[in-house]
Amino acid sequence: MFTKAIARKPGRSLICGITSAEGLGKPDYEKAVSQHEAYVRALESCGVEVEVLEPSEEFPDSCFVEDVAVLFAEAAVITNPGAPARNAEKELIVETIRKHYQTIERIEEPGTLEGGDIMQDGKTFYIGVSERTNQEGAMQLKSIVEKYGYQARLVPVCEVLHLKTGVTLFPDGFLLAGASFGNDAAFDGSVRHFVPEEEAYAANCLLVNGKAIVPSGFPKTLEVLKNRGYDIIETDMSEFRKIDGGLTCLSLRF
Ligand code: CIR
Repeated sequence: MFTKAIARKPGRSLICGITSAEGLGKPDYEKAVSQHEAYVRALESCGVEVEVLEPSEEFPDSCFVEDVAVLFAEAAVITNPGAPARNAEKELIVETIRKHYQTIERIEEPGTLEGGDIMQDGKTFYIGVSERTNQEGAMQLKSIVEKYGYQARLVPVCEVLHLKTGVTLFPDGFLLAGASFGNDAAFDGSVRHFVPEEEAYAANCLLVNGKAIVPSGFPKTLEVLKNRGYDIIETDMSEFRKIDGGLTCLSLRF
């Protein structure tokens, strides 16, 4: 059960965020701000108190707070983002994390790790090894979570930015996945559903206190999730999608 979340309002510099989706155009700042407000309301409707931090113009991608920390019951981990332009964002979040956590661990050089590559399912952490999270960073996080009684499984990530860009594991064992996670043994035991290519963005859902926040505009995936009986909240993510941002990356939940 999550009771709190941290988000950061996008700054005007958002239009300069890192992207692999240039074809979608630049984000519209005003629209992004209202989408962000709607996102915060969606989290609040799941029973979570959201602290919204001030924008940082210096870091265009800093609204994606999920990438700079990994939070779990016993400790917080400040990450070491693998994107050079984002690396110093980790220092921006420390003061806020200190308000909530006494035990703070860190991913240290030469390890790199971004929170978008980390998916927790009960006592298991899935750790994506991607262009942003290297093997060393993944092994450091594995050692940290093992100290607190969790297990960790490493998952190779290719074709997508982060692990959670391409997969969502529901608590009932249902795995919503993009095609590149087809046969990964890390997820053996789950019931897999592959999103169609044109709906690949919908593989990233945000699960909060029994509800599933999903991006609007992906009718096939929505139908599948509705048929499974999930309690769904749709929200428009069009402006964040233009800079590779998904639902999970806009907040830290704890
Ligand atoms: C980046 O490339 O780092 C940002 N433009 C998007 C980050 C998305 N974060 C996430 O999926 N956890």
